[in-house]
Amino acid sequence: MKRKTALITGITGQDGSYLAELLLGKGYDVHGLVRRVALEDPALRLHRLHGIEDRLTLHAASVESLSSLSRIVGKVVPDECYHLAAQSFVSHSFEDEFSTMNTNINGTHNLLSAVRELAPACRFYFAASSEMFGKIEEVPQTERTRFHPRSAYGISKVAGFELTRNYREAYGLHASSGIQFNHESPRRGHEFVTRKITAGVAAIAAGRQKQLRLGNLEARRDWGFAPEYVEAMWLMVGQDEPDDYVVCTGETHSVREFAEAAFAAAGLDYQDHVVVDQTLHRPADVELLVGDAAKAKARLGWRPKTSFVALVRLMVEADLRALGVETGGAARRLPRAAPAG
Ligand code: NDP
Ligand code: GDR
Repeated sequence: MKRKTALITGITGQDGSYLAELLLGKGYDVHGLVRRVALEDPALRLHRLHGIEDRLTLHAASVESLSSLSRIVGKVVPDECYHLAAQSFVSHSFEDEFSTMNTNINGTHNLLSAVRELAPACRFYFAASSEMFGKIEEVPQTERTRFHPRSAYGISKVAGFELTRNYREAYGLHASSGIQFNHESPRRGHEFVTRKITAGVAAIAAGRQKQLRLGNLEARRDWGFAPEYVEAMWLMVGQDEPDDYVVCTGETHSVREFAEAAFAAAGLDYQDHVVVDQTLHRPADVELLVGDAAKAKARLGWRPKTSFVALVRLMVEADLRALGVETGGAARRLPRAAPAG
């Protein structure tokens, strides 16, 4: 049987790298769309693909350009296309609303159009987000909860979600959206609060810094483990009928609770180190997110496996190891740096 071909945009990111590994493991021929600069500086920009880069075919293109996307889609003619590329940092979307909208809305529109034109049988996945719920209108949030986005990022994801649905309904594309809640891992970017905390804990345990400056400690999120969330993407694409699914754990914790657990995992007290910095507060924040993944459980057979405490611990331990701090109980410094796990 012919190997399936998948095209992943955003393959250099947290989710893209885990998804590439998952699909390679399932025997796919995996293609990734990257920015040209990524190919010019692979050591820095392809670090999450370390160990699998030789098994991937990477193409340089810009999601903002329909012609460059069409060139790649026409060449690869994928069976499945996972659109993960986005300006994904909500805070940055307040600083640069216009480029966030351009990348996230036009990028999605361009890719949908190229797929419809050049690979109409391709199954399409869009990375939608719980940020679309924003100022939440009900608890927990489901596929039927009304959207009330609170940032240019959230608005751009609503637009991408609606474009995806419209291509499904108007042109018969097998196009699905995962309304995914926050998911984290040792590969999370350092700008996001979980990784900022776990990397900060490790730096403090290693004696490299004393304080960790954070913004809104009371914001609550539904945090899961990223490798499990990319599996949900693949399951959606494999369904006979395209549809939209909420993917989450159903548990919510505050940033304060995350910090408390992360410092405790290294034998430290967060109150001795965390400093609240008002400049890190957002003009409009999303105060509470907690989802209900009943539909994904029933139809995809998907469920989260990693608990909040286990997630915090595995992220702290990875960051401690990267700085050569011994893990297990209270942190102790090792004589030499050990590689990250
Ligand atoms: P990351 O920020 O880790 O990765 C984003 C990816 O998008 C990177 O590969 C980045 O490339 C690429 N990208 C950004 N801008 C452009 C551009 N202009 N042109 C081409 N590529 C671009 O995000 P995650 O892996 O965490 O998330 C994947 C997707 O899922 C995103 O769309 C995000 O919005 C969405 N999402 C994520 C959630 C989460 O909790 N992680 C939850 C819900 C949705 P480069 O390396 O070159 O910067
Ligand atoms: P989020 O993730 O905005 O939910 O988007 P982030 O980790 O950036 O923020 C979560 C919450 O923590 C609060 N916070 C801080 N955030 C950051 N980044 N830095 C801080 O110092 C800090 N202090 C407190 C924030 O105010 C916020 O309430 C992520 C991204 O992956 C999106 O792409 C994705 O769509 C959503 O999750 C679901």
